[in-house]
Amino acid sequence: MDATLTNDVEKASRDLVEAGYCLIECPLPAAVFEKLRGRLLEVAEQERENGSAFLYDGGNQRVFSLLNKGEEFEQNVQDPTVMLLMEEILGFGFLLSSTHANIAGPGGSRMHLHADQTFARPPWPPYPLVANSMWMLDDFTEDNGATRLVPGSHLLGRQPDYDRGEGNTETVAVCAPAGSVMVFDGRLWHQTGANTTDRPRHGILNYYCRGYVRQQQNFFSGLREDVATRATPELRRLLGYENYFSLGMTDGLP
Ligand SMILES: O=C(O)CCC(=O)C(=O)O
Repeated sequence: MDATLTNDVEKASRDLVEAGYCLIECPLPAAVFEKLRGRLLEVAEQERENGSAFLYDGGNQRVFSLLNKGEEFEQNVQDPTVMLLMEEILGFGFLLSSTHANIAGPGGSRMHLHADQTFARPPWPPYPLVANSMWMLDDFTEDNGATRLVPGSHLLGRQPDYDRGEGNTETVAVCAPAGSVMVFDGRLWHQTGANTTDRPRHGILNYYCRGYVRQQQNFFSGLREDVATRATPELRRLLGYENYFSLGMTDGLP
């Protein structure tokens, strides 16, 4: 089954369980969305101009560590609708694993098919260890590199087997208007599509993990001090400053 765009969180939650992904109609006020998109485009351009940009796959660009690059991103990782869905599939005390942007540029090629929990050796438990969210900052279309995926593949509970040709499994492009957010299970097979247009496709990937899984980004050594200092209680928890049962304690104390 394919998930469809919705503003009904219960339907989104069902799609996430059954299809491995769900698609939510833009939950952000227009002004907040425009600021978020504007800041990302600004940072991406600065990094291309100052030579620090991470460019790959013939036209694509990643912009890492977004929390250090604008307050807009601090709010975005705490979006209440996404928080609700993440708690449902990752459980109490889930963490932010990383936040970065993937820009599929004109001429950028299709990414290899994969599930995000690459760090976990098989056999996988029958539930996701991580989950991702893709904020679409442009309309995502078949031609401009919309994320492609294999609906239901999360239920296979493993990576595609390239030796058996599963790297070429048929995928569907997840097309939705700018502002939409897709939440997807860490076991779902997916990839960036090829961008055959003359305009970049911007997306922000806010990636979360269970409370006992190591985060992709090391926020304790990499996060700017002012960002950590002004973090809301919710953001501090997402970063890993709170204990999870007996994990994450300081000197034997929460
Ligand atoms: O940019 C996309 O559409 C997906 C990116 C992706 O699959 C990844 O970063 O693992």
